[in-house]
Amino acid sequence: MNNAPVDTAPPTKPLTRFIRPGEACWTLAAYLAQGGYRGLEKALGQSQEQLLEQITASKLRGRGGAGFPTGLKWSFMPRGASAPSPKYLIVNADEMEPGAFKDRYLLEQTPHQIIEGLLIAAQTLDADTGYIFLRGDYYLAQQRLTTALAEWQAHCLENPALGPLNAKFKIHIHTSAGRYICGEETALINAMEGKRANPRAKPPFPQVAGLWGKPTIVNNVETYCNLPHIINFGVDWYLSLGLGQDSGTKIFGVSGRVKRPGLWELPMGTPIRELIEVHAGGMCDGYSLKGYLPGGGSTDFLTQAHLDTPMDYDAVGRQGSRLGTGTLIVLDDSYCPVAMVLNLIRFFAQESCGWCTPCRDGLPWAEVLLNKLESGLGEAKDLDQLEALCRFAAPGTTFCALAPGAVEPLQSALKYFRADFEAHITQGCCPYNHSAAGEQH
Ligand code: L3W
Repeated sequence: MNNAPVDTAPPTKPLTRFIRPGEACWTLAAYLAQGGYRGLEKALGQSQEQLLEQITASKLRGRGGAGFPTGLKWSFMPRGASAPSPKYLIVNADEMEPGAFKDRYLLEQTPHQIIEGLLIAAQTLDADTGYIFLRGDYYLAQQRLTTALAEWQAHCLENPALGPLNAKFKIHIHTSAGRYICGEETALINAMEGKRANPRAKPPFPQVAGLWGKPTIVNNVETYCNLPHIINFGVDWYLSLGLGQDSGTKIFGVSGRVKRPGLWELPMGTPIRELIEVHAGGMCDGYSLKGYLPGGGSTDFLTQAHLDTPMDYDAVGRQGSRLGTGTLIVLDDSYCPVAMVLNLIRFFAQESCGWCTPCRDGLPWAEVLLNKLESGLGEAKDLDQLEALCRFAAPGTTFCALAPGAVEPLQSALKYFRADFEAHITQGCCPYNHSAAGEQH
């Protein structure tokens, strides 16, 4: 399939090893030259059971935000001759989490890695059709994915070994109409069916009854990108990459007033301090770290006291937050936490599908109260109401994770930065000199 010399050295940064600045690394030629499609080549010689065993043993967890074990999710999809058909695979490329830009990087720079991961999943799960559900604003990603799919088709015609898989499994790109809620897997499925993107009640989970009622697996872009490497370099190698309990690497990101905002592929379990102080270069001169959202805009704030926490699912969870998308947003000491939370709540309120009451009514009401506080018109009872609204939108009260995630920065800001909220009330203005109501910070 590939005439390049076999890449025998297991990499420490498997997902980004294909990305070479200044080179057209998104082309098939570049991908093959770096040892791309070797995972698929190995997968084609193995049974579905062998492949599923390896994905399960690798302890790969979903990289979209929830961290659900991939092998376990796949095990719920019906297998064997009596399984319903067709079976669908979906790549969730509808990245809209505030602070997250990791999937965009992978989509633009290494589209063949996503296609290879999707093909390995198809081989494992005996799937018939793959959809890449792509954020509508990701124009460059769409162009590169479209070209990569055409290149893949041409490559299959020249390689008889790929014929059976190519004949069975077809891949399509579906561009999203542009709502955050379409990143929730059942809302995404409804959108693909041409319906309004309301999340569905679960169970049944999509693995059993998803797109058009058929078995469907939805995984994030980064999750698919891990698959070729697990099959190519082996489970033991993959397990050894993580520094703590979680295996593999993660594309971490840092944004905010740091010297070098960006993305880095690092071992799972890399300490938060290393991310901010080493990779992101520390805070910009004249600013100090007040807090941060470790996993994107829908995760709880952590503070200086948590800097030595490893960025893995359980360790961040034990501190009261979530690894989420692994894209950390920094709050510096010059920026008003109330304004930052207002900005996030405004986004989530706007993006609510309106299906359940805590989200449809709770988030806009939280926005009103935060706006009131930020304008200097807040009262002590507003803080009690905000806390009540957080409880109102707690996990279990809604159809999906949007509202529970939306209130995470709010509930933790009330905990860690309460003095800032109170200062808005006692001073009758924003102590950070941010403006009055309505300004989009
Ligand atoms: C079978 C069960 N399957 C869970 C599967 C489920 C899904 C996956 C995760 O939200 C989070 C959210 C955002 N039997 C199962 C089961 N599954 N229990 O596991 O499901 P879930 O419900 O835990 O999460 P979710 O609804 O997928 C994702 C957070 O990610 N996030 C945001 C990400 C935003 C984007 C975007 O913009 N596109 O990805 C960041 O932290 O808050 O908590 O596949 O089927 N019993």
